[in-house]
Amino acid sequence: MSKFLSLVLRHKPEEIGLNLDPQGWAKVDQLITLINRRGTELTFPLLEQIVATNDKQRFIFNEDKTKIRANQGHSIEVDLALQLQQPPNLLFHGTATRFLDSIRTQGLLRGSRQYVHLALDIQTATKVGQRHGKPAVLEVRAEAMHLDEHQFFCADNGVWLTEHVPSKYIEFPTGIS
Ligand code: HQG
Repeated sequence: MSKFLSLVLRHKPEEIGLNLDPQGWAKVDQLITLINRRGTELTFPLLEQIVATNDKQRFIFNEDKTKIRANQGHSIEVDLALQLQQPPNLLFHGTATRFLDSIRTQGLLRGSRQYVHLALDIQTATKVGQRHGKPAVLEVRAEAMHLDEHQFFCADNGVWLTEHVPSKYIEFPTGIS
């Protein structure tokens, strides 16, 4: 269910006929109705449980729990109204070894998502990289980027976001190919 929620709240709301507002919020009532209509049981208490226990805090309710949205990871254009923030000195990006040559040339690109996703720690980045193949963790000199006027945002679940990481700010792992 969590994966399906990610799909409709980040990428393809039209898959179930869901409306997202410009800030990415879906109406909880509508979401529950539409998912049940597909034959998958979803209740409000179950949705509450998913939001509360999701390992990466992928979803968030508004104050009165009438709306829900994904905290990050969107490929559709939404305005999360994230505040610009000063990043820590270093952030990490998990990728697969087969992408390294291309990243050396182009830097980190956001691809189909709104932002490049960066993690606070190596362990999280390693898990992200494993999704794509043999993992490689890149160190990103975030503070140096910030000093050079690159913008950083921190999503409500602690994932750091920026639009592009030029290769000169990336420390590549040695001995990996
Ligand atoms: C790679 C998950 C070639 C990039 C995670 C990555 C994250 C390049 C892939 C969030 C490249 C894109 C996002 C370049 C970047 N040449 N490959 N120049 N620049 N890439 O899935 O960062 O579990 O769109 O390294 O935890 O893997 O869904 O991004 O391997 O936070 O909540 O292109 O999604 O969160 O892959 O993952 P993705 P990502 P959830």
